[in-house]
Amino acid sequence: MGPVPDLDDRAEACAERLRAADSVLLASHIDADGLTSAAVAATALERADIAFETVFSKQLDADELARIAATDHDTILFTDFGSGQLDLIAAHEAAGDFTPVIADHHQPADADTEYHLNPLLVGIDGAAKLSGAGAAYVLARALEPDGGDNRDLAALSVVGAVGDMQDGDGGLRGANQGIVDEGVAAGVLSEETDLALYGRQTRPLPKLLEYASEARIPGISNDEAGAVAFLTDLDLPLKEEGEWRRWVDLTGEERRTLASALMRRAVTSGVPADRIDGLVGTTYVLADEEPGTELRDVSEFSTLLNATARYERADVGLAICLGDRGAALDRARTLLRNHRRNLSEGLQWVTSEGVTVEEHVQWFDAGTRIRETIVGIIAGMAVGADGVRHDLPIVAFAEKSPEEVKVSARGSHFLTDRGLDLSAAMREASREVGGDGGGHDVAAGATIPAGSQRAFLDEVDRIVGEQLG
Ligand SMILES: [Mn+2]
Repeated sequence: MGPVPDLDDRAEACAERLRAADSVLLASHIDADGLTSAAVAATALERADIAFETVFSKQLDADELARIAATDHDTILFTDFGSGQLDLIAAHEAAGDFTPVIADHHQPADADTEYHLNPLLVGIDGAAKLSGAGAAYVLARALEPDGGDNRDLAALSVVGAVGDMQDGDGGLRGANQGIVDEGVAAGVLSEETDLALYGRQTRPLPKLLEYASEARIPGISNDEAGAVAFLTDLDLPLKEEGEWRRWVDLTGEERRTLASALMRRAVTSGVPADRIDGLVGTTYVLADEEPGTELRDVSEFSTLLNATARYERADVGLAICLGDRGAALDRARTLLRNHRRNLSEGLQWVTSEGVTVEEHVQWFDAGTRIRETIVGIIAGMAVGADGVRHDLPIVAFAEKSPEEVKVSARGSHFLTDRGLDLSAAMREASREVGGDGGGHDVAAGATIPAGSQRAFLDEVDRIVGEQLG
């Protein structure tokens, strides 16, 4: 029996089909979950002695599927996408272009196919309980040759789940937990209750605290001098050979001292109880990776993979997942460093230029100053920063090409509770000016023709006004 018994039959059927294939094209999504999905599937295919090639795509649209159909592989294995494009895929299947095998966790389109592995088909929540890499892992277990053991791949699968933010509730749950248990049993993963701040492996202690923006502890978060002062007040050796120590360098005793001081400070500065509880959570450590590297910690690993994906270097991300600790890892670290610099420069640009406030939304147009792939993150970071209101949704524009403008919109749960639905606003307003868009209620995006920003904004302002009215 596999890690998700309800999916056993589907996994077995998909595995059978892959074993019968002449040649397989593995097609996967470009993000942390898609990269780990591909690495899990690729390793399982390799171990099962099935010949394959790998391709990646940002978006599986009609053009991309046509390119895939034009290759001479008889079987296409889609991971972390495919379900949502089943209508298009089924048409290719009917035309005899290829046989699809799908391991995905997104909402299926209105069509189906024989070899389809998706938690939503058996009543498991694909947004919170199983990721694309989780579905690929279920398939990998079914692909094990006699005497084989693919449970070591649980480690990558967990990186994918955390990359898709399925650990939001302080840890992984449901089908994901079953995969964690297999990884622990196989000795590749350990599950620990620890300080839930990003950067335990790699960040010097003051940076760990200063950048812990999710905790928002007054006088420490976003406050370099405050973080250093807080640490200096503790009776701990903070440096080793002149270098700041990291969380991973502390003994268990020292970690407890620091964590309880942090809790006390949070309580005395009036941080709400739920955010204080959130300071500690379940964390996942990859037991075979070098301590003090980003690969040791599941969330740092997934951040590194996302940095490769965001700059279209899926080859680099995949190589790391497959074990490259040389050139690919160096390259990924450089990409992540550049990414962070781009974010901070972009944020600085927005706060210095300022935003324009309409009646119900605020906006800025970055033109070519900010890459369209990161303008949404920067818009989210800008809310609440100097001169940017936190009680209005923010709309950001960036040039995609001379003909098209990328739009990113970010709201807050405070506003969605009052009726804000940016997904609907982006879709309706963009269609009004000849573009298209969608997403989630709290974060959405669109692509519109260059020059239509003003007309688009008028529509968005009107629609958001109606939603909040
Ligand atoms: Mn995914």
